Amino acid sequence: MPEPVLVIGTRNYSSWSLRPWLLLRHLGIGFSERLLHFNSDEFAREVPKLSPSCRVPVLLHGEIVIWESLAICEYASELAGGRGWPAGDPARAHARAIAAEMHAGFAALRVSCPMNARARDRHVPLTPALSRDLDRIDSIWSGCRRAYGDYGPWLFGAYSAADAMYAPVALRFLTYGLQVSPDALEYQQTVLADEHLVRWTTAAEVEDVLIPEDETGEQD
Ligand SMILES: N[C@@H](CCC(=O)N[C@@H](CS)C(=O)NCC(=O)O)C(=O)O
Repeated sequence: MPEPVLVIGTRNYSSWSLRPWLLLRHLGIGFSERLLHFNSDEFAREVPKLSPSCRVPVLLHGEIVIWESLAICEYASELAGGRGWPAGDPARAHARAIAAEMHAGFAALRVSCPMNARARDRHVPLTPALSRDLDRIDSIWSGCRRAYGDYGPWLFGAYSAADAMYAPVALRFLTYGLQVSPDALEYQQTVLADEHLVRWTTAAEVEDVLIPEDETGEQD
């Protein structure tokens, strides 16, 4: 089987692409990436040929085509002998639940604070719906840190798909100056210092693609 190819969108904005990219990197799985910039002719031409949902990310591995970020994380974990999830049954169930919660939820955060990896000092109104999303994420992060903090710096000690799913949230908190509790802040700082995430954001900084609809928030 050849190496998998992960098709991704513009790094600065593509939170869904970032998630499986991070997990593949953390698991040490060799893959190549194909970057298709949003709003480009190439994206419009190529994505329908590659991805049944016409969205990115999509992972191509021989005959296998996997779209949906969470499904790609599951596949990556299988390629790595299950290392993408915590080893113990309760922790693995917990990790899957919060990863699915991220995949399916937090609409207010996603809509009002789109990922914009290189932007800083943006401010958006703290609506009740956004506030509820922030409280829930804070409680997920700080609850995991209290339960698993003795085993390592990530949500379940060792890095897992749950960390990959929440990584774009740490970037959003930075971009929009969203405040979290001390335990959650410590976790956010761990995510932001991750060498793989830094590699992604460094590449995002030099992209010259601007998506006006994702450039939200008043700037200081
Ligand atoms: N539920 C999908 C969401 C994928 C998604 O919305 N991708 C966005 C980029 S982050 C996309 O391809 N947008 C381009 C389009 O909709 O034309 C997943 O988890 O992979």
